[in-house]
Amino acid sequence: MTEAQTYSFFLGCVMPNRFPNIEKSIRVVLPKIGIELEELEGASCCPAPGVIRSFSEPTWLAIASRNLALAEKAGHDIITGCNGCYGTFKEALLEVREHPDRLKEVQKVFKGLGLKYKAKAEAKHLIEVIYDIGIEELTKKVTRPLTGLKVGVHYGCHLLKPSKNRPWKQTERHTFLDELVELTGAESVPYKDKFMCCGAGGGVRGSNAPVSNDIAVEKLDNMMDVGVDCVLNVCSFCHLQFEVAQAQVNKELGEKKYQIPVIYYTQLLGLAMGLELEELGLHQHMIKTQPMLDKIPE
Ligand code: 9S8
Ligand code: 9S8
Ligand code: COM
Repeated sequence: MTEAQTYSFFLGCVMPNRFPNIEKSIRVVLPKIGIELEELEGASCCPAPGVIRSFSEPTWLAIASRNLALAEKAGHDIITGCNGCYGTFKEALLEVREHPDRLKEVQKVFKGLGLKYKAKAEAKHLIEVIYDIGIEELTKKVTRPLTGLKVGVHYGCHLLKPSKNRPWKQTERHTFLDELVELTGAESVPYKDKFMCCGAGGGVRGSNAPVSNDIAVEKLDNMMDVGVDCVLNVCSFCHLQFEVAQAQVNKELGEKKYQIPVIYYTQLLGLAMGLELEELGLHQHMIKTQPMLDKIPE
């Protein structure tokens, strides 16, 4: 394995406020695979690409650039576990790199803040950094293969699009996340509309819960049709969506129809690495994870 790499850890809003269990699984698992995390002191909301950018693009660009400038000052690239934050940083970097006048505009806003900004630091999704380690290296870490576990993989939108500004193979049929799931011994089960949105992004969850729940339920129904044991994600907002939508819809229906455990990638990898469920925050889910855990061989 190559030597440890250090990144500025960008948390975003949803993870520390709503899912500290996911945050913990990231902090526990990443150092064990050679990825060191440093706090990004003074960071704010990224701000969310589908929401804030629609209200005021210059405000969005200035705030995003400020977070990137903090990482630049620390001398690291940013690493994030949220697709939305990832999208914001990738787009904000491209904007100032392609348009020097926009970089000047941002530097003007920064006057008096004592912050230099050259758009030097990169922004990476943690799944990108994990994938770069290589399937073979990662497989060596697996001590408890998750044989027999059926996983519904959800990529989410901002991880993949706009594809021209993403590091993945230019294809409609991505497999990197499925590969990362399958190295744990689990099976990534194909299901209808796998690359569809979860229904949360772009302000839909906040402004229109019934529509948002409808979209989530459509995906969940498709996953239930193929008998998944859990839905796997790599975005704190998708994670929130699948947890909250199931709870809300069950309440409306007056029955617990939707009971699919919602698992973040570092939780799955951690399980396969033999870590305990408390270390991975798997005991703190809204939709109980026990039925899925019971399926994992000792
Ligand atoms: S920060 Fe504020 S709202 Fe959020 S989690 Fe991800 S996108 Fe960025
Ligand atoms: S899918 Fe469509 S916009 Fe998004 S990335 Fe996370 S939240 Fe779910
Ligand atoms: C979704 C982020 S991850 S946003 O709602 O599209 O901004």
